[in-house]
Amino acid sequence: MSGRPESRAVEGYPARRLLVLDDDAAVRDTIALMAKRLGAEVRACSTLVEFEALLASFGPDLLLIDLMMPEVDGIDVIARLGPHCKAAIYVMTGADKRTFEASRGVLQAAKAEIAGFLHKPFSARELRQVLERASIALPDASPLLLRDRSADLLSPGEFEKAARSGQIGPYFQPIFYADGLRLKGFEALLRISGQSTGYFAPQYLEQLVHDDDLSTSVTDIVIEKSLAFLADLTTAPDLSISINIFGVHAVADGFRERLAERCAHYAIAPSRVILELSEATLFEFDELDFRKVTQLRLAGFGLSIDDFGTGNSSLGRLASLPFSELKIDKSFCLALPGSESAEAVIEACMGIARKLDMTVTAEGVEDGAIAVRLAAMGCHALQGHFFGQAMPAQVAAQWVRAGCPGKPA
Ligand code: G
Ligand code: MN
Repeated sequence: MSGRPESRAVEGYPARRLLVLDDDAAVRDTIALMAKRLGAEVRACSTLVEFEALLASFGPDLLLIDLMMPEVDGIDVIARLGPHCKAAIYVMTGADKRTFEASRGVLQAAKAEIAGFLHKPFSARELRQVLERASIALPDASPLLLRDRSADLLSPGEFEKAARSGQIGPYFQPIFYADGLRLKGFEALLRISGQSTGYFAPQYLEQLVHDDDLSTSVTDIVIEKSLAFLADLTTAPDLSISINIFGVHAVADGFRERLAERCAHYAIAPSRVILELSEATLFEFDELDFRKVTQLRLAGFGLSIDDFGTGNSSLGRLASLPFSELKIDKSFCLALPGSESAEAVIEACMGIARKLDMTVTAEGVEDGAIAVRLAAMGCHALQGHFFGQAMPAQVAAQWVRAGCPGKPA
């Protein structure tokens, strides 16, 4: 796709360039007609060959792609576009609701940024809305246009340098009890200091996973700074700190002893420290690792199973380990409005947690209605942008001392 001319030059309303891929001629014609009326330039096609040719020659800034076509698979087409596709992608489909949701999930997992979905049959009004929103959107400010996050990304070398020079450390995101009134604690989240985006790219985590030395020292820094942060909050002696730990570190020789020693140093009860292990790590654990994890719990630390619902662990494994908390992955909470399958997963999580005597924290709570819904479903604690972003230690500490101003009423 690299030969494609830069097509970002959308000069004011409504000079849009729309490319439609659909096997249904009637749909193509209708869309083309409406889009032309709205002043957009349109090309429509029904095959992958035509589509890729037009992508290069026409340079669209808006794509409307059908997911279900007899000869081309819409998901493959979108996956082939890759993360650098600068056109806003709209997906159309007539699939049933669950297939539609699954397709949406697959596209998200493939990191395809989809600007919107149109469920067929859609009304002329819905289509007009998409075209109008896209048409009036300004090229730079528009959330409909794809942001190329790789632009902010540090190279592996830069990342390593930042990590080695102590520029990588924890920020603290508040976690509230489900009543939304009382602060329960914080989760320590890795951030690169000086980067205002607050974005810690998955590529960085990958790099840490593959560099044992680097990840060990980053983990040590996070633990030390997290405990110091908690110890500093003398007016709030019950707050907890949740720390993400790679499975390999949690079960490494001496980890438990060192952590217990650091807690004693700061006079922090181990029960205030919650170690978050991602569900995926359970998959890799053997007998000895199970023993180490159990010993962490026996030493009094909280054990949380993170990103629950996304890993490969079996329920049997979950049940045989003494986790004290289950953290529902944010993807389910984000999808909660309108997604019956997300709701079903969350309810199943609640059921398992209740039986296994675990508390449940939901993450990715972005608005009040979802918070209320999750609380009604029985979640114990809530975390997400609705309650607060991750903050540097100083800022978080001041915020606690000031009585958490701005927290939801
Ligand atoms: O892997 P883990 O689930 O611990 O990661 C938590 C991540 O979720 C962090 O990177 C954090 O920035 C992000 N996060 C926290 N709250 C929200 C939220 O409300 N919405 C979204 N989309 N992400 C969030
Ligand atoms: Mn986590």
